Amino acid sequence: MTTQRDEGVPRGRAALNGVLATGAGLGAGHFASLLAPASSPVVAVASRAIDLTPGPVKDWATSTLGTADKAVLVVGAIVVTLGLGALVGLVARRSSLAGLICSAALAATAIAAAWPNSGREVLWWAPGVAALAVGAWALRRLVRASADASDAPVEDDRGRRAWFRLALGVGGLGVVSALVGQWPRGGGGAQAVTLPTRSVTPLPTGLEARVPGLSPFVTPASDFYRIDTALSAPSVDVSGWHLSISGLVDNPFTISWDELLAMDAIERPVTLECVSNEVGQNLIGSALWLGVRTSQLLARAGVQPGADMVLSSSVDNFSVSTPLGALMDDRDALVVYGMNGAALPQEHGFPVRLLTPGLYGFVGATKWLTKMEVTTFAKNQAYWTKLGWSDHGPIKPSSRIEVPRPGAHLSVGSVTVGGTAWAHGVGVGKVQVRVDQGPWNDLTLGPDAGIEYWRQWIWTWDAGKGDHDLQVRVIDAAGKAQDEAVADPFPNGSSGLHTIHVTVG
Ligand SMILES: Nc1nc2c(c(=O)[nH]1)N[C@H]1C(S)=C(S)[C@@H](COP(=O)(O)O)O[C@H]1N2
Ligand SMILES: [Mo]
Repeated sequence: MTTQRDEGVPRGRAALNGVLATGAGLGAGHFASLLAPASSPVVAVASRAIDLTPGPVKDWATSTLGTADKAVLVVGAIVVTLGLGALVGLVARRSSLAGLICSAALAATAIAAAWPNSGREVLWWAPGVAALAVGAWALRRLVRASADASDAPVEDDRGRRAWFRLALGVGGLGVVSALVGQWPRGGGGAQAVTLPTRSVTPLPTGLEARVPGLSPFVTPASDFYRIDTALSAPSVDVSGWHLSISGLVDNPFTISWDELLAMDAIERPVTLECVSNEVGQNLIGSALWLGVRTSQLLARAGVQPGADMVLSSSVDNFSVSTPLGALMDDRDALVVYGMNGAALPQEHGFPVRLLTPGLYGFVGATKWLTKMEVTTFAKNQAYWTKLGWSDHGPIKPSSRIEVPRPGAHLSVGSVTVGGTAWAHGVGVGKVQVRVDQGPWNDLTLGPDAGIEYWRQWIWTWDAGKGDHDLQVRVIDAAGKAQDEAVADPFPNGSSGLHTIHVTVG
């Protein structure tokens, strides 16, 4: 019997086999990551990519993409993996065994990428193994079905239809299992805990009530900027959480969540800024933080002479080097467990983070904190300081215009201009605005919550017709004006005047 045969499996279909099988593997892995959230193949590979990315690229990503950098990275990781899947499909067209080996190699990469999670996730290997099994199974089935389809006579399309149904099923499996795996990640977040009851010091109402568009005096936790290297915020159970204080101390010790909550706590209004914040931008927020003084914990440990730094680290192995003095002096650096009257949200470090007033986050604000090692700058470096960022990261005094928006079209006459300004450690003395490089104008400041907290400000401008540049500057309480020299965030924070352009008339 002679039948007319195709030349073999078309390349496009073979590539699609690989894409679908790899997608099903990723989906299955994400589903299995319900047991080990940080070890989902996509999450683990993208996390290792963050760790291995050269410093300058990381800096570029944080400043250009801001808080969207994670989404961009995840989508990129998925696209690249599916692209490799297409190659696997093409290899399988020549030899199904070679295809299976390549598919297994992809899964093995995911398992290797999850290995650093072995300390915090017992089943760190499970998502990668699920990806391996499902990916290999799907590839075998698809390769066989497409071979059957192309072996059949052209007039018989049952084989092609069978392949098509299988392809749809495998694709659907990938999507559905990925969605189920993603489902619990969305919200809910941190475990419910009861904090010691205390009289919360309410802060005065801010100027935002009078000026629409002005940043609220207290940033709600849900609007607080988030910057970290963790692709999915670690989820930490308080029952297993401990904080250890070790290194150059007389009495190293470890405390549990309950012991920490039993210690004297204080609540402080503090403005936290990221060193990557460009002049006028949004990587800054202000909140009421509740916790235990680091000076009290360090005094209990008994710091030895010669130490000048505390290297703190987190459940996800991020590290921060903080000048010892900043954790001992009267600025009240805290081991924080409360934010704006509630438990710390998962994204902001639940259950416990460090907060050092006056220092950028990368040198003083370790989230998901578990360890503080008293040491020296000569001996140790931390995550960002290894990459050349400054050892000492005091927040530079700065100010920004929030209302009107840059590029706004305004009417002639009275215009409300407003924003925020900060000068940590000294406090805001005054804020001034100028138009088109004219004289600096004094203006009205909002409520005062202390020297580590921003001030809101407003100014009424009698705007004349035309195009104008508005600029703002802060002068600290000791009379020193903010640095006008333009500097990029690297290595110790941006400086320069925030300038906006508006059109009147
Ligand atoms: N564990 C951990 N803590 C971290 C970071 C991180 O990447 N991992 N980033 C730091 C940086 S650079 C900043 S600016 C602050 C941001 O804190 P937030 O996300 O609560 O605003 O957290 C700091 N603490
Ligand atoms: Mo930061």
